[in-house]
Amino acid sequence: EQVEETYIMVKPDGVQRGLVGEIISRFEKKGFKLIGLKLFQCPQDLAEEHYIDLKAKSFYPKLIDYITSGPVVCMAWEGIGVVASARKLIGSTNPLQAEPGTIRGDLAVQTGRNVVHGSDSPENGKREIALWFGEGEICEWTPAQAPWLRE
Ligand code: DAT
Ligand code: MG
Repeated sequence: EQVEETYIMVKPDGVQRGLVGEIISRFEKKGFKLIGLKLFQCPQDLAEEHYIDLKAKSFYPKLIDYITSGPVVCMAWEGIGVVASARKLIGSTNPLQAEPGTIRGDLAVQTGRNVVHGSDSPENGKREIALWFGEGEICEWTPAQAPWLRE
């Protein structure tokens, strides 16, 4: 049982559509610990670095335009198994294939407007949090509810 960190981001469509509170709420209610949070206009170079693995894809330029098209909400969440669990809460990349009950399954219709990002491995969780947050922006704290979440 390894404590992990994941980078979750409400994409510009989620911010424009007023879904920020709804999306934060899903992770908060589940019981994960919020350790970083900010509204942020992503610069071009950071978007390119974040999606570096997809650089060769045909949709890459549109993806960079989308992510930099307006403010995003950057979040870091901590917990045992948080990386895989957050991916389940988010749902499949294509929102039409995402299960009802997931964020994308409930709130989106197209891959190019799928409202939220979540890291795909603990390694990428660490990499992405380091990329999107500066020193002093990550907060270590103990939620009052901690003993009611884990025995
Ligand atoms: P995910 O966001 O589910 O981790 P991914 O890492 O494969 O998916 O791709 C990152 C984002 O790129 C994805 O959220 C939306 C976009 N994308 C992926 N595949 C695409 C495709 N076939 N056409 C258009 N956009 C795509
Ligand atoms: Mg991904």
